[in-house]
Amino acid sequence: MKAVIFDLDGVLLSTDMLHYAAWKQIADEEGIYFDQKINDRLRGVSRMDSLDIILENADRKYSDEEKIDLAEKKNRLYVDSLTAINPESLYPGTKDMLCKLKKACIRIAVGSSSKNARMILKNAGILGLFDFVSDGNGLCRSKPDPEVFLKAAAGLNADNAECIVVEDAEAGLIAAKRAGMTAYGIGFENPSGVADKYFGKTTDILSAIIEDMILGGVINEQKSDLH
Ligand code: B16
Ligand code: MG
Repeated sequence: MKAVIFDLDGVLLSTDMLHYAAWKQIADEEGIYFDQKINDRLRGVSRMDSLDIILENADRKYSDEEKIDLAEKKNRLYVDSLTAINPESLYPGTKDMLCKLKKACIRIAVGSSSKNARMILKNAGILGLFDFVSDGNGLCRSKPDPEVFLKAAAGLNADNAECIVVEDAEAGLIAAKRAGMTAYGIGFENPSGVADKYFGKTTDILSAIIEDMILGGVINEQKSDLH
């Protein structure tokens, strides 16, 4: 494996509550029922697709123009709240893990559905560590379509089969497999069995990657101090 593509939200840090607060304000203003359980369904889903899920509970149809207005309003609220993101927002050990992967000459990218990915990475102080950022801007199709990861692999100049995707959402894991990549799932059980391997937290992937590299002869045992 020569490259690792990280999903952002739920893998490097969580913006879940910030998305929830912004969508909750929109839903309350529109008189639409919305709770944390519905919010869980929005993980990894694009902004407009997220809105469609929320509108399943609306008692009227919304026009395309109204939907665009609501999505833009939600995004303004969300972007304002992103000032709260800082290096401490990262899951513990994340920056150290990224540095170790780079030290082992593994190329790293972000593959996120979010159009705000760069701002989040910058606020978290890790934007400069990535060799490529593939985000929601310019994407034609959202996960489970593999487009976001195929762009990341192309940006890293890596073959698809050389890439490991690290994802917390099932749609993202399916997208990784459709791209012909190895899929590492993070954070919850593997009900559909779609992930090649499952880990409790993102930093746990480091040992697995180093072991694969030793087995594949890419590095020798001495370099296992990268653990
Ligand atoms: P934006 P990921 C996803 O990020 C979020 O999980 C999802 O809740 C959000 O709707 C989506 O980004 C789009 O975000 O509105 O900022 O473009 O998990 O793919 O990193
Ligand atoms: Mg995610």
